[in-house]
Amino acid sequence: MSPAVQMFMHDVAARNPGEREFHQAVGEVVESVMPVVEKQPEFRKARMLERIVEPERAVMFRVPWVDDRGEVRVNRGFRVQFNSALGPFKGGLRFHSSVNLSIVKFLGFEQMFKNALTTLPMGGGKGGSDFSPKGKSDGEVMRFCQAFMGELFRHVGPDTDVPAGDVGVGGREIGYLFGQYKKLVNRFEGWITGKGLNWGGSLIRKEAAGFGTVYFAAEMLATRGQTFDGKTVCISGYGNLGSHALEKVNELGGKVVTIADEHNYIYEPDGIKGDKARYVIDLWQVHRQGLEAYAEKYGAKLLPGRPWKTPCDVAIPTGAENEITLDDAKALVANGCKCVAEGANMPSTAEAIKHFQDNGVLFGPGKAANAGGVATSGLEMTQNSIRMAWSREEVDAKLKEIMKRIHCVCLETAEAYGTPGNYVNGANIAGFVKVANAMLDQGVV
Ligand code: 2IT
Repeated sequence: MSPAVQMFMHDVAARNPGEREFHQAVGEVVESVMPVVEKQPEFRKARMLERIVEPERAVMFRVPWVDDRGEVRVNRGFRVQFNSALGPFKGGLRFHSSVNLSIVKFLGFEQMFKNALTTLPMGGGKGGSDFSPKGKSDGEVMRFCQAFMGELFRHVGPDTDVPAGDVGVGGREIGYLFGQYKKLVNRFEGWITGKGLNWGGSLIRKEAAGFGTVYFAAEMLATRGQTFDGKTVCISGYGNLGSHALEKVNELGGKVVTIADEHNYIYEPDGIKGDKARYVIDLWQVHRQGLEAYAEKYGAKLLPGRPWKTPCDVAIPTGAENEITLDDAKALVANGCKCVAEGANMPSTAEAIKHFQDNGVLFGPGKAANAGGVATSGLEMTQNSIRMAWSREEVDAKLKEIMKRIHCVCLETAEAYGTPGNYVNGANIAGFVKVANAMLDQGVV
């Protein structure tokens, strides 16, 4: 770390005490972009780095609701509106017990650069709650969503801030959130993405983050003249992202040997294919069940821990932040892994990323590799604006094209700034320069 980066990060840590995940996300970007800022007097004069690490607005609110036994429950809601230089704030809502201000800030910070990479007109933000839908009834989830929107609606809207799903927020939650928003503002607005297909949603939005991550990985493999055909792949989730990544890997001829939840994983040496793959897609979204149900149905063993000791060619982490530690990275490299595409946000620790890069692994960071989800949210907004719905093929072709372009921009930028093949630098610098130039044009606001 250069002295300039060290000094800057010292201030970030002092201003945002205890926000470990936020420090980590900022540190990675600052390390990539400091050489760019040092060479550009306009950026330095405008205090671009100092401004860009400060959210435009962050709201935190009480979410009281009543559970099925009639007990009053209290959760905490967040929306961090990070940057609107490129468009309305845009980014998902995460409902998970781990959610706190640090997590939402790190996610919002990453989202601003990710959205810039999509080339669509979207700023960056993120929100959520420490409420977990797991183990709750539909009625409880609905009452929680209504209570959450009871405050959030004041801060959002189609030209202000456009939420979507993230971990714990899928089609069911988006429906309840949208319904309550519409009731409160008395307008049906093409707002919030991930909507139901019969009331303004986009085809492929559900699949987009998973498909997009695999498209990005396929582009990385192609730089070495390789394809997914015959590759062994480890995936660490089974939800929206993991299950659709699995679907796409199968389609491209790869073999997915693991899926996982937060504590356990399943290893299927012959691959999760056909019936099993279809069941994984429905497991949470339709059946509201976990890996135990899969294990029971197919007589598979539920193994403790993370799947990263499993030999594979490609790893697609789709779980929580920092789920790949240095030890995991060492095991992956030692077992022959040549490509890592981050489906989740910041699933690899800084040390793990360095190990991958030092060992010639193609490493696609989340803000580039998983940008297909939000890119397709952007396509959903476009369809809502023009009051049209595109076909599955049209949306998928646009998604593929966007992922190709992001891959290309990352590679070209990495090369132009003297670190060829470093997708982390490529994504961080390309995203930063786009947002920073827009901020320069818009003055000190
Ligand atoms: O991390 C992400 O990019 C998302 N959760 C999707 C955000 C969105 O607005 O579609």
